[in-house]
Amino acid sequence: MSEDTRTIHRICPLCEATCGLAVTVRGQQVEDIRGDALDPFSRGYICPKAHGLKGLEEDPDRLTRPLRRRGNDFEEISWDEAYAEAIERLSALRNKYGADAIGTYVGNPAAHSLAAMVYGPVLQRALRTKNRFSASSADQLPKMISAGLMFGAGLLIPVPDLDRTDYLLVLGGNPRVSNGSLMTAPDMPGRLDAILARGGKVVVIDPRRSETAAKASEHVFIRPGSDAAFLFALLHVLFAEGKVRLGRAEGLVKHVDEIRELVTRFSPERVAAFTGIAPEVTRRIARELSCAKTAACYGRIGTTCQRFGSLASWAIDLVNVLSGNLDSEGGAMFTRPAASRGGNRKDGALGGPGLKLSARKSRVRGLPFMFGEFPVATLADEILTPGDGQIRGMLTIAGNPVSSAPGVGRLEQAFASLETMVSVDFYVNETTRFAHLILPPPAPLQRSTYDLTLYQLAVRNVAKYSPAATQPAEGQPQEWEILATLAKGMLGTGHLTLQQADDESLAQIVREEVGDGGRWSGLTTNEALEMLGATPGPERVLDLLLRTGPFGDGFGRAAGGLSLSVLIAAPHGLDLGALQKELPNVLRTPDARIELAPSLLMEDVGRLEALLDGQPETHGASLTLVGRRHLRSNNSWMHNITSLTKGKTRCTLLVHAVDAERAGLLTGDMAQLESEAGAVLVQVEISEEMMPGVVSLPHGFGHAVAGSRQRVASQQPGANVNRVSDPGFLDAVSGNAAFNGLEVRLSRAPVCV
Ligand SMILES: Nc1nc2c(c(=O)[nH]1)N[C@H]1C(S)=C(S)[C@@H](COP(=O)(O)OP(=O)(O)OC[C@H]3O[C@@H](n4cnc5c(=O)[nH]c(N)nc54)[C@H](O)[C@@H]3O)O[C@H]1N2
Ligand SMILES: Nc1nc2c(c(=O)[nH]1)N[C@H]1C(S)=C(S)[C@@H](COP(=O)(O)OP(=O)(O)OC[C@H]3O[C@@H](n4cnc5c(=O)[nH]c(N)nc54)[C@H](O)[C@@H]3O)O[C@H]1N2
Ligand code: SF4
Ligand SMILES: [Mo]
Repeated sequence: MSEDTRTIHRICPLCEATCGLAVTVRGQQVEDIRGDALDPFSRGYICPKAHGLKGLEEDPDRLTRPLRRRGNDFEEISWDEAYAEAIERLSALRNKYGADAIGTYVGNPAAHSLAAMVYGPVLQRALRTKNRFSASSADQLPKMISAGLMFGAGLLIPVPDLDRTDYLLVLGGNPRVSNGSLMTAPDMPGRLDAILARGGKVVVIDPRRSETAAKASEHVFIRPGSDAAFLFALLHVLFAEGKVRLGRAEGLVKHVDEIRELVTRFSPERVAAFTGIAPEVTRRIARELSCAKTAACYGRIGTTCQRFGSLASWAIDLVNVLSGNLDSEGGAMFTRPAASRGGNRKDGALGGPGLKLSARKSRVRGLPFMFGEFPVATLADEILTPGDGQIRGMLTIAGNPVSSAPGVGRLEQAFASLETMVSVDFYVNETTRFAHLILPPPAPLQRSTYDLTLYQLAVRNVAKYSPAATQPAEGQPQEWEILATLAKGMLGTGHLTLQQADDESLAQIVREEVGDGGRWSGLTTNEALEMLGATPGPERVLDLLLRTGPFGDGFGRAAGGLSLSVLIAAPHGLDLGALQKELPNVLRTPDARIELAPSLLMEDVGRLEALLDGQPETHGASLTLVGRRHLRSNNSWMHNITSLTKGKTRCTLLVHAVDAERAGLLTGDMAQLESEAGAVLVQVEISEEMMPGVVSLPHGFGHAVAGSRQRVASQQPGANVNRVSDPGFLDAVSGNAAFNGLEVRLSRAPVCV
């Protein structure tokens, strides 16, 4: 290695797997990216996307300086100008119409960035708007609601104890490709193979024989949107055959009888036409699951982004609890994160406030306000509908709603109509092309991070600090500085230096987290503040959370405990052991019990039951649409990186041969895919993977739009499935988008002459 060549060890920020990377850097140039063989969690595993991070560093289309709209184009401006103008525009709007005139949208990559996790909320507080939106309501919101109602906090989501389970029941997830979600673990393929190798079973319930299904012990097709009914039928069998056990949850659960009574109505026979699953298959799976030494039931996008997302999310954990697998080794367990914020964990306390439901409803459609946000499916309504509280300006951070939210056509109209729009993002893409100002943060390898969110859902207790591998462009601030500068401007404390403003916001966070010292006797906010030092930025907050966390050093009170400096001294990361038994202390419900029958969910069962005895809905030319992901893709971005996009077109509509024939379509044909909400032209791929009557199209494509500046992505634009997704088709409890299970029609594309 030459003198200025060095290797930095950190995690990959692209998906939830948190793989360890060894990034070799010369000067400011990334030379090589490999898996870190010494990372105790990932042991050298990476997927092809990690190499794309080098392409991202080098992408000439990635912005490093702020842009200001000028007519139909953008011009580069200085950071000082950009800050001043952003604050001025947003403040003017607020002065004219009130705080709610500014809408905010925070996208998925924010969950992978310590800066955004810490300073996003600081900025939101400064804006004072209640018109907050995020990718959560196009993703895991239903699971947060069921976890919140059952266990007391939105991130108290049990994860499969993947490395010890004997039986994994997967519904609506494809972890071999997505690398797992709400289940943080690197090397999902290896970990799933290991279940089979030790004689265990993986059973996949999915309307597509996905990559995970193809390598599972068993794959069962299910009609989209019917998982809750299937799981209730599974519980029906457990109750009927006397197989219900509470295991570790014994004495901690409430309302078992209500669930028994509820699932009596869901016999395997009654739900069979609706789910497409034969009664004997449901019975056999119920018996196998209950006979297995250990078992875990797990669901992902196919179970949350569908019209019964909350019921399905709830039913999954009912199965975990009532089969005796909650909190037991090899079952579904709670992670003990080294650092966390916001009430998901409070060590030493029994119980907590529980999930507080808000009575607030969205202005136009009356949709629920959950976890401080409105559903993104109604963002366009809130912008386009005049009246008090109308959104007139948007701030987007790390999000691309014009690609990822349902009803894209109307969202385009809405974004085009805004009086002002500020985006914190490093691409001009489907969404940011509407912005008046774009403030680009550094690329992910150019910032330090710690996975505050994902380590709360890891299948082992782990902690790893990731230093920056390279420096941002000359003069380019870190993302936390961008967010903190906007925040102080919006707070009216623009006269403070960043250091002063950061000291103030740290003091507030310390007051919230330390309070009266909690379990650390005698710890005062002043002592903590003093020991956290003077260097501004998210590291101080991380240090605070680590030191007061369950493995922390309590600011010197627990020798050998964790602090940021301990993590820095362990560049490959620390393994804090297998998941442990956490009941009952982990529960944050007011009575420290598990609520099996939350009324909000019980009340939604009628909506499901109303469909049960009707006709199967697929008839004639009508098909059902579901989504999928590809290994080399990352939602709507990383599509401008040649190493990831080369090869065959990925944005194809998978269609079963019988359905293709009916529509007169062959592989390679262009077809029109249409719903009540909109239509797109798609390339057809006939595939035996599909359940007849169901078609599959990935999201995140449709890059051929005027004004976007992604030269590589625009070469292989694909179709934007969310032009077809219906913003009216939702999970009723949460308002989460139901991308999966939408009724669509397919026909030959009109031929241009
Ligand atoms: N039809 C359909 N639609 C879906 C889904 C589906 O399955 N089907 N899935 C949904 C799901 S699960 C999700 S999570 C959403 C994702 O939806 P979004 O979060 O809205 O969009 P992303 O595609 O993740 O785009 C991320 C944006 O952040 C930018 N970015 C990347 N890194 C950073 C960073 O460090 N800082 C900042 N400031 N910006 C950054 C990128 O340039 C890009 O513009 O899509 C949802 N939409
Ligand atoms: N390579 C790659 N990895 C990713 C991402 C990416 O874009 N690319 N995105 C990341 C993000 S943001 C997320 S949230 C995760 C998502 O992670 P996953 O949920 O594991 O990924 P998906 O491919 O969306 O898998 C959803 C599955 O649900 C099935 N399905 C659809 N409808 C139903 C239904 O009604 N019932 C059942 N049982 N199944 C159904 C689909 O056929 C599909 O196989 O992946 C993350 N990882
Ligand atoms: S699975 Fe791939 S994208 Fe995900 S963290 Fe690991 S290397 Fe990165
Ligand atoms: Mo997601």
